[in-house]
This record gives sequence, structure tokens and C-alpha cells, in this order.
Amino acid sequence: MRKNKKGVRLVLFERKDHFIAGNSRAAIARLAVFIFIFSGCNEAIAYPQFQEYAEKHSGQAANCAMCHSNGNGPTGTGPGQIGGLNEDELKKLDEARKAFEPGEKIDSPILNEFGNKIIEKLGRKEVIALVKEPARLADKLGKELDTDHDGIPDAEEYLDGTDPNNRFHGNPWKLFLVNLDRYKQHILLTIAAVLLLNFGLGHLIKGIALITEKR
Ligand SMILES: [Ca+2]
Repeated sequence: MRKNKKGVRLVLFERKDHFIAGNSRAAIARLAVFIFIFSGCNEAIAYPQFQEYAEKHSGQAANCAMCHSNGNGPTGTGPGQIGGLNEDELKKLDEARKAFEPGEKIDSPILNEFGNKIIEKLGRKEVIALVKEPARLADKLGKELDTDHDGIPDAEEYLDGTDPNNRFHGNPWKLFLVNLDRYKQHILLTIAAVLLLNFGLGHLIKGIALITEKR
């Protein structure tokens, strides 16, 4: 180790250069995450106002998983959280954050399918504006979106406090009516088959009774 001041500095720089050269990709990814989390990019990464409104309106518990990949929200180092994203996912996140206008196809790794569809349909600019009026989100989503294809529109699931990503999770009465309508043909055919079977069995029993009487 060199004793003079200049020499010590040189050794330190050499170590740093070696660290970056040997782990360049990992270092860049860590740096990107650091910049993302601690810069202006972190501005409004989640909008809990929507979750809070859904809970208040429906009386049902709702957590960040309503729109986010991770139930604990986007901040952290777990799966689907900003600190746990790789380089490709960070690029997707960056693209999604630029989707200010509606109609842009996005695939944000910190959002689930419903969360991504909200941004695709409305654009971030409108979503940010709705933060102050979360009740209007349902109207803005309309009746067409049904992410889990259970027959209940996403807008209604938002108001009901049910999971728009889970086709088995919905208002039980609405699910019953949807399924009744969806399978009405099968139900009618089953009823007709049962009635015909009863009719046939009735005549068969009568026939057997007549034959028995004649004997
Ligand atoms: Ca649905």
C-alpha cells in the first residue's frame, strides 16, 4: 500500500473500477433501481385512494392486489415490487409510466392485469386526475371491461369490492344471474330431459300395470 495521499486515492479508484467491470450489468441494474426509487420517477407510484374508496363503498376488504402485482404495493424488493425488478422489467415499467394517453398497450410489471387495463383504457393522465374523485373511476371504465371474464364488468367489481382478476370472486347474486343466463340453454334442455324421462317412466309403469291386470 502506498503511503502518500495520492497513492491511496489511486488504490481506491482501482478497486472501484474492478468492482464495476466485474459486475457491470448488476451494478447498472442496481443503479437504475436506486435512481428510480430516489428520484422524481417515484412520484405517485401507487394510488391507494381507489382501494380506499372500494373498501368504503362496498364494506369489503381490499388491498393493493386489486391493481398491483404484489399485495403489499409497488414499493419494496419482493416479486412485482420496484426493488425486485430486473432490467427488462424496469424498461417495461418506464414505458408504462410514459403512457399518459389512453389506448397505449402496456405491460407494467408492478401492476396486475386489471391495473394495466385501467391505464390502457384511460391513460395515466386521467387516472392521476381521478385520484381526487375515485368514485368516478367506475363510470370512466364503462361496462365493456371484464378482465376475469366472469360476466361482471370490472367497474362493478370495483364498486362491489370484489377481485376483477378472479372469475370465482364476485357478488354471489350477480354470479348466479350471470351463470343462469350463460347456461340457460343447458338448463332448459336438462329440465326437458327430466320431464320426458318422467313421462316415459309413467307410461312404462302404467303399461306394466295393465299387463299384470290382464294376467
Ligand atoms: Ca369480472
